[in-house]
Amino acid sequence: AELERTFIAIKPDGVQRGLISEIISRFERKGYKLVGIKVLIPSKEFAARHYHDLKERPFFDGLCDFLSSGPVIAMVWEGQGVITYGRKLIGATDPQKSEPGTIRGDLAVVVGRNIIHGSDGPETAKDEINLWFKPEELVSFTSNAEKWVYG
Ligand code: YYY
Ligand code: MG
Repeated sequence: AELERTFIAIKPDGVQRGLISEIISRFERKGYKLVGIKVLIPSKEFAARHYHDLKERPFFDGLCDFLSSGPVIAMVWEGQGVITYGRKLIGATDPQKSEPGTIRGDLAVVVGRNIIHGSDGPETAKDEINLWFKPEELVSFTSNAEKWVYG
């Protein structure tokens, strides 16, 4: 579990609204470790690969248009429980139902503009990291904070 990794993306609305540092700081302050990050504008075809599980849903086309509409911050975060707890930090899919204190609860209002993506399990985390990053774009290192975060 120590080397668990998840894929987190700040969507175009989060970038355009100036929420990059706000979102990164929530993962960083928690004690998670950033091991990959880049900014890119995904193509619509790439967005469709990322969201392939949702291709039968009525919102799929609009969702892919939206994800490819501007810069995205793609990241990989590492730490114990980061897949499940990352989803807790993010909050429920619909910001109307996200708890206050979560990223979507504090910073978003509607489901179509919920500012952040996070992998929903170990398999999707692996697939999404492989889709968005080459192995050499990720770093492995021991942070000096680790002995204080984990004891
Ligand atoms: O993983 P998460 O982002 O929380 O939700 P998903 O069910 O995977 O849906 C992906 C994405 O699709 C969601 O973040 C917003 C959008 N969406 C939507 O626009 N309308 C819905 N009813 C459900 C999801
Ligand atoms: Mg999802």
